[in-house]
Amino acid sequence: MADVTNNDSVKMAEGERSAEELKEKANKYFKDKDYDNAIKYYSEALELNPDNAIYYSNRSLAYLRTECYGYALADATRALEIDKNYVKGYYRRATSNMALGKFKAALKDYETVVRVRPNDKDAKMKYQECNKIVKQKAFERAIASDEHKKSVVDSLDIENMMIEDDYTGPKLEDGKVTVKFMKDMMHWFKEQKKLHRKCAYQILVQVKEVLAKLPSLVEISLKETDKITICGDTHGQFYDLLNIFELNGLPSQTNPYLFNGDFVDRGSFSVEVILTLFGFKLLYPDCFHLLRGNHETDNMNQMYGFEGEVKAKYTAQMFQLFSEVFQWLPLAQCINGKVLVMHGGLFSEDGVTLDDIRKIDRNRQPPDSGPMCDLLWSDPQPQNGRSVSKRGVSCQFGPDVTDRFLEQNKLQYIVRSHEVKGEGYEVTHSGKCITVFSAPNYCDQMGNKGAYIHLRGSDLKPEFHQFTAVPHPNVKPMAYANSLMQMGMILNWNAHFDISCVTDETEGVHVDSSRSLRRNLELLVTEWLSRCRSLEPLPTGDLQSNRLEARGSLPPPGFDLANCAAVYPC
Ligand SMILES: [Mn+2]
Repeated sequence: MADVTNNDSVKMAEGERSAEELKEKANKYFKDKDYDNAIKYYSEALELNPDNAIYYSNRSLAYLRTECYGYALADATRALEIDKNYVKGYYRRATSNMALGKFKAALKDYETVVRVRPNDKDAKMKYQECNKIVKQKAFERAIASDEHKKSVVDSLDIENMMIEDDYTGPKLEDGKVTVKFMKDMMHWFKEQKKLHRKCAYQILVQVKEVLAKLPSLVEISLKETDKITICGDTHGQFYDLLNIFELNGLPSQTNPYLFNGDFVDRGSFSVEVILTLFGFKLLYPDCFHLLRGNHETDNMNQMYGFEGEVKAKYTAQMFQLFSEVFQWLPLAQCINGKVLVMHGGLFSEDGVTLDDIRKIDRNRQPPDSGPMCDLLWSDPQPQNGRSVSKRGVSCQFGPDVTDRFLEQNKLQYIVRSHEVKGEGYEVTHSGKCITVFSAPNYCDQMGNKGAYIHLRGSDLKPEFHQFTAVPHPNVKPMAYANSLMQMGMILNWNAHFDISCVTDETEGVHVDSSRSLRRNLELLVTEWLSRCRSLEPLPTGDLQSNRLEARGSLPPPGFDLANCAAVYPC
């Protein structure tokens, strides 16, 4: 008996040693920013030693980097279940919740850290910033119910807005968008010039009216000889949008388009993209189509740049109007009763019909669950059934789910976007679930192609066209993103990861009062502040191959550290 026990403990020790080796390997991949491999080896380490909070915590960080916030949250939670005194676990969980827009939950964890480590300046700062967001949200809610959702439109006097004499840019003609205006505006934007705010307001007010008349499920029919172009995410990459029009022709009555959501955020030319798309919607309301993406929402815009960009280029009031307009974007489009297009994908439950989609009351911020949330957020998965979403919102659906949905609704296939794909598109679920993504070299980082799809009325067969990124002026993606988000990411991910790599060896992980940690934190804070001062947009660390070194240095217009909270209210 004794021998067996001995053998067991020897085996266990061996297992733990191998697990440690795997963790070291994973840490190395992490440092090289190869997060997929890091995740792989942390997972293998966890198979050998499933009760190690550090492995979960480190994998959580790798998931954060790959935008799998749901998995990141689950791992942070698991680390805390194993060791509730593990301070880094609270940081991780707070960061995941921040990324998911769950500020209240994040605040609770920051509160815990502050309680446990009252002298930690970084934690205190994050707690205060997060607290500000929570309070601001509560304030906004209070105002919203007080004013019964009064529209910004009512407080605008567009007629009497002056266009200054020195403005030489495009103007609407008799208050209408024309082909000439659209061409002039795109040219004007290309030169990095700003459309007069009066014209921007005219477009917004008019497009709100047009969109509000549409049903939540738009149904169109293509004649035998008709063709439509479906584009996926464009994410503020204005110069790539112009390239699509270059390659595929300008929108027109005979060249219809459908843009499948996520027009804004991340790319720093989101204002230019969205005003161009809205302009075409006004010019060709029946053959230029727009669907809502998960980024046409307040929570996302607050963190990923669009709100900051509109405030920098125009005003907070204009952002409010954008937000109102986004709420009227339709959620899905059905072509010839056979092809269903939506930004995210299918549903967390079986049995949803096209009629259920028609009935969705969409004029709001999307809820945390239910069909509206799923349409904007879900992703396909290769295995049958459904799983928890890697993003932490909605679900993942398998080929059997797609089959059942298509059969019940007498459809042939779905087209969705929402995920970057190396080739710009991907065909899955035996051809019944197609992903299309139209932001090439996403965020200047991913090296992916972009694609669009041609669908012809004659056979409804998808025909894929790929393209590569074109150069753009030197304004980095995420230049306008929420400063707390950026700060949170860089401090969490460096201070609390890299240091753990060192201290984990001695298992002194949560003795975080060590002098070296303090010094590192202070260095990082100093670095962050100096980056802010040099107006260098921070890398946000939410993409696979994000590089930490600063490159180029065009300041995001309107960025002002002293006024940070005002420009990007947190
Ligand atoms: Mn999306």
